[in-house]
Amino acid sequence: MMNAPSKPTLFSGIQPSGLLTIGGYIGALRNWVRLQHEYDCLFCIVDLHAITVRQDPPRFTERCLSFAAQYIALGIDPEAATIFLQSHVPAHAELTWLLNCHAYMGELARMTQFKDKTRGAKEQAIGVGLFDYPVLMAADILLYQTKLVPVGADQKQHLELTRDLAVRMNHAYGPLFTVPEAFIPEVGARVMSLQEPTRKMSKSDENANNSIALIETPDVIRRKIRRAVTDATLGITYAPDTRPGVANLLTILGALTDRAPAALAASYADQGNAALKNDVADALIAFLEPFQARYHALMDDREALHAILRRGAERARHRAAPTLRRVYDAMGFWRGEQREET
Ligand code: ATP
Ligand code: LTN
Repeated sequence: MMNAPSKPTLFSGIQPSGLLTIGGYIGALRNWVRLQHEYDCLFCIVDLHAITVRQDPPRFTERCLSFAAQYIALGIDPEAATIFLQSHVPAHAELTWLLNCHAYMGELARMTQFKDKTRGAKEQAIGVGLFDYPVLMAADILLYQTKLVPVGADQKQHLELTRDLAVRMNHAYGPLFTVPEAFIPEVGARVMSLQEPTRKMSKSDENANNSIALIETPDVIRRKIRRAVTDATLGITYAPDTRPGVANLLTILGALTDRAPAALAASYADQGNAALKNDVADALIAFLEPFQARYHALMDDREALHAILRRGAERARHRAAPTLRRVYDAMGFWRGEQREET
């Protein structure tokens, strides 16, 4: 079954930097859980991406394990899906090099995430890894003949670059890669910062009041939501352009209770921000408390967690090998001794 999956392949990943937030859950992880049985899924902790900014080594190690435990505690079934660390599959780095030699400076320099993350920095101080980040992401996806990539709206441009690279390589060398599609949710594709609701909620934001971490305590959740920036207009309406703070709270509540934000707004017709905030905090706590109990239990059983990641890495290495070999062959790399084996 592993060699010839009957379901189309789904791949997604999150870099282990900062704390996983409710934004990442609503924009991406929630859909991983929803789609995991319809697709043949690989869920990666993209640790090689995380070192595009400096990491503290011991905390980085711990965070990689913590992210794996959070994937599982959110409902990813390690029996059905392959959960693994990117660095355990060297083919990701190898394919990145092969793709690098077909990617252009111009297309990478246009990436808005690169521009955002380097705004104001001197060129001498901008890491090459940050620039090359989208090529590593393309390698992640293309290695597995991925059909679907569930991500938040901020990753759309990286997906387009991945598709361009796949088409370019297929054109140059014959069919090598499946051309993947992004899966971006209709509601919650861009959960906004609580204090600056015109910016995306981000897990490595320096201001902790901007986001709700999945491992946040109930008291902190209440405090952060109570302090979330809204506006002075009376009543509740869903108007992302003019009332981004209120719209964001409606989006979060809508995602957690499976209701459309505009319909939710109507149900608050006679009420104000305080009532809405109270319900958002209640919904977050109701969702996160049982999640956190599962998470802590998983973190307390390290052997089991390690075994899941070892097995995931083995499966992923096995799955990645044929595509990498095919690319080397198509480009004319001499295989040496191995040629006679196949
Ligand atoms: P960082 O701040 O470390 O760059 P991030 O918070 O932007 O990270 P990522 O690791 O880049 O998070 O994203 C993980 C996944 O979650 C991606 O698919 C991304 O699109 C999605 N995601 C992240 N933040 C949000 C958000 N605020 N709203 C919706 N989706 C999000
Ligand atoms: N760049 C993504 C993380 C990421 C990813 C991937 C997502 C790395 N490789 C492959 C989907 C598929 C981000 O969220 N910042």
